[in-house]
Amino acid sequence: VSIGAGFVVIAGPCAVESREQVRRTAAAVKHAGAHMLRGGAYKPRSSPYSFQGLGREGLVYLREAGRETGLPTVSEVMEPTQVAHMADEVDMLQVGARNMQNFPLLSALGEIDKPVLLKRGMMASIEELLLAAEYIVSKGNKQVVLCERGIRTFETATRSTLDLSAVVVLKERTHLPVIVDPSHAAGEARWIAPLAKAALACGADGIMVEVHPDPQNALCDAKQALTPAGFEELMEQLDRLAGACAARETVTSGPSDAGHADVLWQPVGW
Ligand SMILES: [Mn+2]
Repeated sequence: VSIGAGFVVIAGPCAVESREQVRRTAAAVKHAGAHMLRGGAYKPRSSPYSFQGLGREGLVYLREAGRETGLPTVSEVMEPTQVAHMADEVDMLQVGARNMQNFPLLSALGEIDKPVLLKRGMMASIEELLLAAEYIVSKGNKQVVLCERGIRTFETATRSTLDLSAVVVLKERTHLPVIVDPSHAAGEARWIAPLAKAALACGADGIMVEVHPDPQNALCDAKQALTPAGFEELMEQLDRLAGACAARETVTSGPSDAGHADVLWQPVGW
């Protein structure tokens, strides 16, 4: 899977809960056309009393499900001591929003030969996100993917405010691929599809979404998990939109014929 060439869809449960749960999810998202499998084994939860993830056991289940379906995997790394064994278990290591400025972690990730998915901190500016990426890149690991996942604003209707303008700005300021996580931004399953489509339309290189075979009983982020059927519907919608975007690009940037006229806007006197 090459991120930055085409629209990549990463899907899977918020947390790996059992071997069966991640296997079922992997099969479902693969069937619907996902390109990569996500699943958390180390979970940075706001409350110490919430499910903290299965740890190494979860990484094993994730790897098995990935190998079984042929989907490369991504999982969150929380601290420098986990980097070495996670680099053996998963295909891409994720830095979560809460760890975007964990500089020892970023430096450690700069020394491995595995792609890193760097999520924007919920209180981080675009400049700070780019500097965090620089910690990884400057140590020698050039494989960094940036992820906009919503920022904290005065608005409380959504879990976070998805900053799609960050995609546009980042695409201009860096060569690094930029993906969008509408699940954590929206916090509600029914709002994910429109935001995912907006991400595709504004030029993002992909999305990462949470899918659970039984969202109501998910141990983590239950409200925002898509069902396998909901994910399949999203993939169909994205396909149709990708066709429309491509058609529009052909119209606006196609080669001009001899004799065509440029339509110029002319100011009209008031
Ligand atoms: Mn989650």
